[in-house]
Amino acid sequence: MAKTEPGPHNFVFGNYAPAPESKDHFKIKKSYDLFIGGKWVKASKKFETINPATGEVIAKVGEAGKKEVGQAVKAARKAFEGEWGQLSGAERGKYLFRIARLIQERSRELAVVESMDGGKPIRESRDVDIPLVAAHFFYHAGWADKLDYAFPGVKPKPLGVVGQVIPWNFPLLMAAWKIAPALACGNTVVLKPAETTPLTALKLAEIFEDAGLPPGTVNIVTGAGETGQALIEHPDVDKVAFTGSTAVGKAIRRAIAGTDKKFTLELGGKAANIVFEDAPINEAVEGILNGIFFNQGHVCCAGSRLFVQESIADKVIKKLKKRMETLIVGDPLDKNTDIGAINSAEQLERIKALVKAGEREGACIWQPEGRLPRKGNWFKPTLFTECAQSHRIVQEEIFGPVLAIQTFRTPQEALEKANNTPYGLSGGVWTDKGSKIFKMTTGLKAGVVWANTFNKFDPTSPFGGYKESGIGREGGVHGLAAYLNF
Ligand code: TAP
Repeated sequence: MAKTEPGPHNFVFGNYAPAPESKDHFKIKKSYDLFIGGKWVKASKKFETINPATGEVIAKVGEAGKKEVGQAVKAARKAFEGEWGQLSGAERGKYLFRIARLIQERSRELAVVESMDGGKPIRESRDVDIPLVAAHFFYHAGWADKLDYAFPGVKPKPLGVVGQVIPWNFPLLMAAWKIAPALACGNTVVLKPAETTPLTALKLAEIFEDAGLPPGTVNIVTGAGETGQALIEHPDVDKVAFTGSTAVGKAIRRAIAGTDKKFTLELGGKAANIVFEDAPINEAVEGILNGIFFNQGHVCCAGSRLFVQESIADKVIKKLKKRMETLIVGDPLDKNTDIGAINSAEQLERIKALVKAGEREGACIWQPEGRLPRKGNWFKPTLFTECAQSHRIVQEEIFGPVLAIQTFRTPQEALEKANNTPYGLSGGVWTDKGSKIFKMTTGLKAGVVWANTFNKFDPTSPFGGYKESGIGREGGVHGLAAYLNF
């Protein structure tokens, strides 16, 4: 096993000259308030948001208590019964188009703030997150005046006030996934971003102001878990839309049981990425890397379990290790970086504990040589071989850059092993044979399955899970249905 010693450099893996994205083309305020009823409302308490790559405080952010959450829900109700609720679909669509264009105009700023606040590499926030954020608003802008065509003969109606709670792994993208369909369908929103990544949601609030969105249509209340709880339990919230861990998803379901609130829950995952002996190996290796190391593995649909056909296992593992040795771990704002910072010290501890459990239970760990940066939260890209189905690293969501590898001989064995988990969010299949793709995609109990690719997202495509990965779909026409009464 490679040593993980603190080193003096920010760039530890690879010998590239730094190519940092600049931070001087925008402003982050020292302190942010809550966005309620179209105004910035002072919160009685504040908390700090920290750059996970440096440990430095970026800004102070309002912590909404029950009182402020109540104000936000009241503002959303007023907008629903007032200006926003009176608009035609075509007028709502114009606002969404305007927001999408403003996101594009400010995309560089949003990408940098996302990487500073969350730790993800700038290449990902610039090329994946922010373009998808704009795409979600564009896509739903197009639906706003066509809901009668999407659901012919049933006269779709908005639900009312929607309470939305999102996680820290794709902060602005999750906000877009939630807000864009809700508004397209005529609802109003109160959104609670994650405690460790509130900044881009607050930047989005500035964009709503610039777009002239009627006051109260979207309200942003920052805070921790208690703020989320106050929101989902508020009696005047008609629907709860939650993305986060399965444990909190279950708690939310218990909290709203017995009420007539509608809900969608997008929860955790433990995806199987299955590679057959007839697959294009080099492409599959790239797909495996992208599947697990994209966004430091902080991805609900990460391909965290690799199943390789026995005949090619040695070859694939050798190529994987060689490729992992070239990954650059370091400054999220550097355009060379492949793997950024772990989002929080708490998440780093969770990853370390599960990795220790993997070693204790008998799996064989491998990490590339090299030292991690001295300051901030970091974890090396890691793989485990000799894994058993019962190991915690195979069963539990690690939500970090850690891959558990197992082998199989027949498609049936691959399916049985892949489906042997409480989760069912996503999966991947690598093969040259279309017939095998169909067999595996129909046999995998997962909401999304990619064939000969991984981690591809599109607003037109519904996303969501089976079993403990959640209830409901987001994106596409299915996602619209979750924000409508018929
Ligand atoms: P959680 O700890 O579940 O937090 C998610 C959100 O819920 C945060 O905003 C959190 O606030 C808030 N929250 C915590 N306790 C709450 C409560 N009792 N009532 C209401 N809200 C509460 O998840 P996380 O660690 O941020 O995110 C990682 C998890 O999200 C992973 O399991 C991942 O798989 C899942 N995820 C799923 C998807 C989809 S689409 N299925 C997508 C992305 C992520 P604080 O941040 O302040 O604690």
